[in-house]
Amino acid sequence: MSRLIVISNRVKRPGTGAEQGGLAVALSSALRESRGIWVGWSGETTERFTGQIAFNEDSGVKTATIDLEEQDVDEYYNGYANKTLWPLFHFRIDLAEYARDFEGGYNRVNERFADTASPLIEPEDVVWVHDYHMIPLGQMLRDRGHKNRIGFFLHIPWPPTRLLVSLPHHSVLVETLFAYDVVGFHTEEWLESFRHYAEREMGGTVSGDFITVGNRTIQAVACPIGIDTQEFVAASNSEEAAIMREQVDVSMQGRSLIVGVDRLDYSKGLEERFNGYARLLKDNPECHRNVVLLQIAPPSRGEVESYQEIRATLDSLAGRLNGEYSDVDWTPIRYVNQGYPRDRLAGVYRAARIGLVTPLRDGMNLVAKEYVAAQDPEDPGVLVLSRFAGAALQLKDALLINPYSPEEMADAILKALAMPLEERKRRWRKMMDSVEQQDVIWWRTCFTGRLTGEVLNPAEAETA
Ligand code: GDG
Repeated sequence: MSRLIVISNRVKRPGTGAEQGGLAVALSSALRESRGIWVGWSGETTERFTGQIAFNEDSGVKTATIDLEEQDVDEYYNGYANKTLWPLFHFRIDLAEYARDFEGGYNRVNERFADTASPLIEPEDVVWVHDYHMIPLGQMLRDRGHKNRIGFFLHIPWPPTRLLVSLPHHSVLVETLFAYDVVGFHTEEWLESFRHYAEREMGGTVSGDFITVGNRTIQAVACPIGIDTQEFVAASNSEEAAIMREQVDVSMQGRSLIVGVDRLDYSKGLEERFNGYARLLKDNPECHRNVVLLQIAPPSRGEVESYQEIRATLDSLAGRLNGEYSDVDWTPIRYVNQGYPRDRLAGVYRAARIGLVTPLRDGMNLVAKEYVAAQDPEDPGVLVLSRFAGAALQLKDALLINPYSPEEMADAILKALAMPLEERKRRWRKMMDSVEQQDVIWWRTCFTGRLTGEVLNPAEAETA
């Protein structure tokens, strides 16, 4: 088995940290198994960039990280990645900022990552680059003479061509993807949009999984990411989870718990979720006192203005809703801006009658899968899921909703609250089958199998 070199923006120890992104959670097991190196940003900022590489080994995962300087963080991370690409790729063209400095900083930092990774890469290594922060990195490694198999995986949606062309120099950015051997997306929908761009904007030709533009042919595939299901089931049966569940149950006094867990991000549809819940309370007085929405939303990207705005909006919505409906012994929303260790989070999922996952756009959404994995098979809760999450294509037995419609959301919550045990069990079993079969190892095999030529198509990876 070839050694795997993973390169991603943040290199962070998976485990109990509060601010865990889906990427960190998913990659940890993949890296441990392949005995690879994880290269990226330490998360630290220094006054002047030194280029010094820090090597570490943490829970069996070797890491090589660099610090970035303030200007890098402003232009590359907060700038091009999170003020330009993230909103645009999540269909929020209204929030996307196009500044030349951002683009310059993005390329400069990618060159820095290429300089960092380049001396670590040996000829037989397989290199796997992750996400929108690092699109041009493969090209930069080619420029440094690396002939390895290099793959790229995008964890967020690929936008429709009509939106993407609003990005200045979009073709320069997308062309760099053709330096990779394999480019992966979570769903057929995102893959389809990518193919459309290649054909319409680049004059490319598509043949099966292969796309040719000029003299470069790449393989473009859909491999939906999964969770470490076994570990998550174990977490939900842990002592810590039981303590948390007990704590929540006692505080609920027999009421039904609805839970949401999301990074505080406008793409997650939190405002729409609060509005849907408000609609439920407005139209169904019999629900008053009988339900509680617990929304866990650890803040993220707080230096970006649009994130400050969504936070202020949610503060005010939660306050208004509680002001309007609370009673001396009932508060309809518990809105929590802190994160919890993984085991405790699993206990919260288990305690909840409903998992409410309502992103407006989401590459995949791991919370939906975690909620399913954490349920008690004998008395499972119901997942209410946005049809705009990549996960909706696999979790078809969730109650799928349009998150822009408060009525649909309210109706789905009512339906979930009234759902008979047999139906809950039936739906849960089907979702759990998917979460078990297409877990994080399956995902890794699906992608790296293509990269190393060991697996010819994702259907074969399924039985691997
Ligand atoms: C990106 C894409 C794609 C959240 N709060 C706590 C906590 N979390 C963990 C969840 C979950 C992860 O963070 C969030 O993952 P998501 O998939 O929901 O969303 P993004 O962070 O936006 O991830 C997404 C993903 O990449 C992977 O490809 O699915 O579409 O946007 O694992 O559990 N974890 C802990 N405490 C918290 O309070 N321990």
